Amino acid sequence: QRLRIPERLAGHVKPKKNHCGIAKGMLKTKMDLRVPSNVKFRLLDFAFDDIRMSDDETLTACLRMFLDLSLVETFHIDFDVLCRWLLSVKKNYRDVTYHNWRHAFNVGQMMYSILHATRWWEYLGSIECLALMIACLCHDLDHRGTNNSFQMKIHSPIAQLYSTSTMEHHHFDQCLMILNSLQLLSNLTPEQHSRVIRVLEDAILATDLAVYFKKRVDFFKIASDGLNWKREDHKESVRGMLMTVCDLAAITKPWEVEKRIAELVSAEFFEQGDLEREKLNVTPMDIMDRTKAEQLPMMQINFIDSICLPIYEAFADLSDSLHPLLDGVKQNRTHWLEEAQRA
Ligand code: 5BB
Ligand code: ZN
Repeated sequence: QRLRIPERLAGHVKPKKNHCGIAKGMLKTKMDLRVPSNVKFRLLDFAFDDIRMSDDETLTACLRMFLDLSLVETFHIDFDVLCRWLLSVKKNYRDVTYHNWRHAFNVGQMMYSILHATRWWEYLGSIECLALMIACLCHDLDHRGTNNSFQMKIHSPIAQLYSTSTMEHHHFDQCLMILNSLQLLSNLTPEQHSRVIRVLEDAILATDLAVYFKKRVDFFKIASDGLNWKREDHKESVRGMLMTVCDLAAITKPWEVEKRIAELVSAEFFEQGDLEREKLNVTPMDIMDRTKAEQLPMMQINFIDSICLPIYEAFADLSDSLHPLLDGVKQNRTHWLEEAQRA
């Protein structure tokens, strides 16, 4: 199956060297892109890593995931519109150290592989899957590499608009703007459309860690008492927690991947710390203070114990197929402990 991004869209894509085996001259005017099978980029692997992929390949991988979940077919999504929407989403991520398009793409891949491995897409329903996939790719749109409390401290207009889940509200706003301007959902019925938007809003707001802490109590109870897929409140809880599981999934990856990503997270935290010192004249918290860089391994262990292990344990209880994620977290904990003892 060969699909083509129309000529008028080529301008949105940085010209890239010819990686699809198409004659050079052709690529200058037309963006011809194959949609490779999910095997090519190991899109179903929990250990997936995007490091060797080009930006164009991340976009075709997204097309593959949407096709594979039958979302294009089920919701009569125009293929050109889907391509243009993906290009716009990517373009609306900033070139920050961690919260960039690559992070969003990895979160989307993790959702796709979990929906497959668990077969939960059958229970969640196609509208919900569409909303979750859009949510993953859009959940950090226009992130500036600084957190909610930083927006408050600099009196950012976004913080004046939204006093809680500040950035997450902004990511959702940006998501709606791009959806509307490209009319991605124009072939849905009005009922389907409003349902997608509702689920999408919940999902993006769920990526605020403060929301996760508030909502995980109910989720742990559902996971231990037994999940009932017929109950809408159970499904809503699972959807929110799935967003966190995908958002934090770097912590489940093979050690070399986790090590590399943790350095990016840390570097972005330090950049905020530098801004706080220079522009706001305040002492940043330890995680953002580069003079305390040697504390990273202990911070990761604290992050694993207080935030990650509980949620990946609950999900491993809900589906055997998710056990590898928990195993990955435990292995990384061992590695971080080694690093901490080495210092
Ligand atoms: C997280 C909550 N925060 C308000 C205070 C710090 N904690 S933490 O102690 O669990 C912590 C987490 C401390 C240091 C960390 O990274 C140091 C490089 C992390 C950490 N957070 N480590 C990671 O590998 C990852 Br991935 C993350 C998530 C970063 C994204 C922050 C927004 C999360 C939204 C769900
Ligand atoms: Zn994120």
